[in-house]
Amino acid sequence: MNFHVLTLFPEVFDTINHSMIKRAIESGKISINPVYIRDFATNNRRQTDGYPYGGGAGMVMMAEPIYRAYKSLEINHPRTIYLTPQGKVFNQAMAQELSAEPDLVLLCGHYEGVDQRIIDEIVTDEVSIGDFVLTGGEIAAMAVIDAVARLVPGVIKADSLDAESFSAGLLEYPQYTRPPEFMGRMVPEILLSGHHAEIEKWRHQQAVEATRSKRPDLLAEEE
Ligand code: 6GU
Repeated sequence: MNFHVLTLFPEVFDTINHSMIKRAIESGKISINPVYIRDFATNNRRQTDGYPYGGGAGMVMMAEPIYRAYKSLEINHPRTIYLTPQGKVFNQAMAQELSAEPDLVLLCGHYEGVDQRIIDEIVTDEVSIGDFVLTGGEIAAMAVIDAVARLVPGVIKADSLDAESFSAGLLEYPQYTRPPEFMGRMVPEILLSGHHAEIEKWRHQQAVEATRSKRPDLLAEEE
């Protein structure tokens, strides 16, 4: 799967190159292709933004440079996501759906936004990562890339994903590793017992309890 990111800050995406994502890139399962919008500006000052028609604060990103950056990809009707606090709030179901696309274009806005005509022309989905305002779409795009990339087949071990779907809609159960005692706190006895069925049952109860106390809204959604 190829992530093409239309951005004024391409260097931001050099940092998504560690751990699981690094291995996914190295093995060719995914690629991250930042496209610098400024390289597609049309005037000699390489401007990519202008004052808003009708007045008002801030600057608006011009449609033309974004369109030319998009066209340079030479992909037919790719799924194209505009990262904006006005978008649909991103979740795991959206990540799952997007992980099936061969190419994903992510448009990162800045300033007060982008010219509406580029949204009307190329954008298929408007996505937000939560109800707060970032200075630009780059960090949101990174969150979407990370969440989608790990669901691309072969990127993480199938049993990790199985464990996730088993507990779908629940928070994670608590995990422990060595040593068996830390600051007087013991690892729960059951985890040392070797009774796998009992351990699974305990973990499920813990996941339900964690969800009930920290995110009761997730349980309410199931009904
Ligand atoms: Cl996708 N963009 C910006 N600028 N702010 C956000 C966001 C996106 N999601 C939440 N806040």
